[in-house]
Amino acid sequence: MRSIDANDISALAGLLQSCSDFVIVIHTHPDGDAVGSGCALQEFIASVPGKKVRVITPDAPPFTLDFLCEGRDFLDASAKPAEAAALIAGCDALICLDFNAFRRTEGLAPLLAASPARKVLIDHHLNPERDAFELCFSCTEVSSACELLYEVLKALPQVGGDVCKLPPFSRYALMTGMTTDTNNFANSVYPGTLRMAGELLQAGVDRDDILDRLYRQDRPQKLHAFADLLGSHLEILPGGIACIYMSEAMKAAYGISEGETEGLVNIPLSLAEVRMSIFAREENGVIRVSLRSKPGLSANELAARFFHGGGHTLASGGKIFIPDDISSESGARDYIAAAAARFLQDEGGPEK
Ligand SMILES: [Mn+2]
Repeated sequence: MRSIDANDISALAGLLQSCSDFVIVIHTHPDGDAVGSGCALQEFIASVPGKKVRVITPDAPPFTLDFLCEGRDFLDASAKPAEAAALIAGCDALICLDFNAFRRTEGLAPLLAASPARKVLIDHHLNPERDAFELCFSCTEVSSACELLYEVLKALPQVGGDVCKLPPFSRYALMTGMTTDTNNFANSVYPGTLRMAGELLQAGVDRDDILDRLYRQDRPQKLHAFADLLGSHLEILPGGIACIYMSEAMKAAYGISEGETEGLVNIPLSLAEVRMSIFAREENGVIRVSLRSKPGLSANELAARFFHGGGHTLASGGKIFIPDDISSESGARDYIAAAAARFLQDEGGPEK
């Protein structure tokens, strides 16, 4: 990771000191990195007397992350839109974590753009919307927003590089988010990621507890759904593109929730022939798409060109809209197959 600009750190330190009413915003369908970074920063700011700090999530975090956010001052904007709007308009400072552009918060985007608050971004996705922020900490050579936030917090004068000066819950939440975004150290691991893990372990973070809560608390229906999805719904398209499609009816039949499908998209990458894995599922009339690729193929490019999305080179997300992209849900599989074929054709073209 490039070193963090000392002027940006001074500016952030000044902002943390002069503002008293903070709102932290994370992306829609919040994952462990979004919730973890949100919790960690909230705890850090709240540890200073006189500071108010709320975390706003555009929609509810999955129940699988209850162990992080339950009992904390989180506001689900989809359940309390008026309260969220008032907080965003009325706070002194807005700190956006784990997303690169306001549109990643969907309905909150116009409120964030219109807010007179001072705005800070701390994020690790490609192409950050720098102009929308007074201060922008953006780096893609880190595992996670949690890792970048960790480095930023460590650099603040009040922490002075001493990890033990971070509140214990911040350390725990940062380790959790980094663990989920690296898929438990399977991808996006940099030298700094392992340094962070080492320092946090040294500072007393209980990693066994994190692993237990993240990976050893599944309900049986999750395994049943995974068995069916991998056994009967996995298709290997030409060129080594794995595709899994899950309808809303299937999700309902197994009684699983969105958070429980976390990690499924990575599994087909274990096949030697697979170069990219796509997991698509229907949700409230939209098809949500997760993409993971092996080095040499860009999930980000496919997501940006065909699925209105993006993210990281090897891990991205997007959507297929009805009726803009396909006339009905039943067209999703063919749309994905056609997108993959065109993408591979262009990849293999003479200009690349
Ligand atoms: Mn992230």
